[in-house]
Amino acid sequence: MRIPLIAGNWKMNKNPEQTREFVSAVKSKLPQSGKVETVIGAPAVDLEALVESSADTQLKPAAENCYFEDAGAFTGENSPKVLSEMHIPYVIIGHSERREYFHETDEDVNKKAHQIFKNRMTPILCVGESLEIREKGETNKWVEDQVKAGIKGLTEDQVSRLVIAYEPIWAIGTGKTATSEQAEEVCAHIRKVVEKLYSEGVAEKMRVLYGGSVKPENIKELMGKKNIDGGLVGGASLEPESFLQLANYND
Ligand code: G2H
Repeated sequence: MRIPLIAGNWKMNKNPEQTREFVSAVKSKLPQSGKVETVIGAPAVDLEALVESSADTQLKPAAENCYFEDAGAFTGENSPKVLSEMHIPYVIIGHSERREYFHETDEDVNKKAHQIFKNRMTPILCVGESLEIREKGETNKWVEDQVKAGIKGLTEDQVSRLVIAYEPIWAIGTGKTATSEQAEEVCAHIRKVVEKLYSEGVAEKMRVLYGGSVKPENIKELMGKKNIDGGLVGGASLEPESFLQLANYND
């Protein structure tokens, strides 16, 4: 049984004080992590505040990016080793904004995935197609290639613990959500790709999230789909009230 995962992605929003306020507003109303796991991805400058304020709560911190080396002359980058030492369990990698604005390649994403696992954390690996690719009818092939490149060389055990987030670029922050059928189709395809490369057992353990304008109004329908195990949520994760509605979608 896969535990549902509701993961916020704050992107470049909030400061440490707002981070503490958010955690304090949600902490007593979160579901038990055995029922629905809740994660917030915060900017690096807020991570210390997030880690401190969420200790002993059901909320787990995530970094929104890291480098693929642990230390060295890499000005401005964040060390996966240090994130792990800060007790951060998840790192988002390959988000379409990082791919587009910061030229993160599939090869970078793959190196990051390896380094994150090496440091005993879990990557939330994002994939997704542009509107152009969708209109050409090449979505499944595009996403398949991103998944294959991103997980190259990972062990069975690592892939069974991995989280993949399917985020169609045309649905990000636009208010346009993929229909639950469109989302399910691609999430099911991702699981099939992993099944072919690894095994049915690995594919059944791995969690696949949908992301792109997830909000309290559409979470229930998305979560009703067989291959969607949760959401990676941007805008609707910024306010405590909507994050709590998402996290408690089952109530
Ligand atoms: C997609 C998503 C979070 P939003 O980027 O990763 O953002 O929910 O605002 O579309």
